[in-house]
Amino acid sequence: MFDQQLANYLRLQNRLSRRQMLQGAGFSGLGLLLGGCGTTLLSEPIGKVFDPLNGNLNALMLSNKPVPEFPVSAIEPDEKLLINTFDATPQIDPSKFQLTINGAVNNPLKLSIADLQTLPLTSMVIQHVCVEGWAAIVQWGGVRLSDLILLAKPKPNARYVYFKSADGYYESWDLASSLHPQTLMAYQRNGRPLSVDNGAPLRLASPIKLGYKQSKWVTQITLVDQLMPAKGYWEDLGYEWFGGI
Ligand SMILES: Nc1nc2c(c(=O)[nH]1)N[C@H]1C(S)=C(S)[C@@H](COP(=O)(O)O)O[C@H]1N2
Ligand SMILES: [Mo]
Repeated sequence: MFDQQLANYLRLQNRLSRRQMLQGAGFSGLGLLLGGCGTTLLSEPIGKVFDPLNGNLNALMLSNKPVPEFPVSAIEPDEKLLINTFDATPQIDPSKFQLTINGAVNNPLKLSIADLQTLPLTSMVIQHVCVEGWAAIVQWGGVRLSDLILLAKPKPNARYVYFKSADGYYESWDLASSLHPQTLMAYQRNGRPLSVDNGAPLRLASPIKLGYKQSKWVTQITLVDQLMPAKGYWEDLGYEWFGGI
């Protein structure tokens, strides 16, 4: 279940890593925080969140370079982000919605929208690129996927992340891209709550992947040690799996 103490800790951790980023120390993982910091305030929640983290996960996070963002003035009108859905828009009751995080984790989670909104909100202005030949500069607001993954305490064998959507869409990502600081589970677009057609209540948004990797209406995030034969809705029809920009 969701743990308020962990939410508070993540808020603190995000503040610290932002400060370190400003100081030019790059995106901070556990190492910087643990080094020389043994206060009772921090040590307990750090232990709770990060015990299962091995060097591999920490290295993946440190290898992630933030992508330059656009200024707010560059945000394009809502209509520039075309609705692109392979089938129908699913019906989701936001009051009953729960995001499940499971698989190769020590702390499986079920989070309501209210739970998600207690976690730190990150905003970014990036370009969404669809392989069908359109793009749009969009502001997204949401929770870092890395925060959710760390809350779930990944097991050392976790390598990939599957995303299940309410319309039957499915996707898989490598763990490093999932831990990128600008990979968000977004619930806001262009300063307002996400519209249902654009993936409300919760969708992936990231400047490092093509549009088809960015699942809308995500209901389940599953960590796995290897890819399954089904890799993604469009990938299984021939699109490239990594889908990097
Ligand atoms: N669940 C789900 N997510 C999806 C899709 C989809 O059909 N179903 N289409 C993808 C594609 S191809 C693109 S370009 C983007 C489009 O997002 P938008 O409809 O919010 O513009 O969503 C992606 N995520
Ligand atoms: Mo797309």
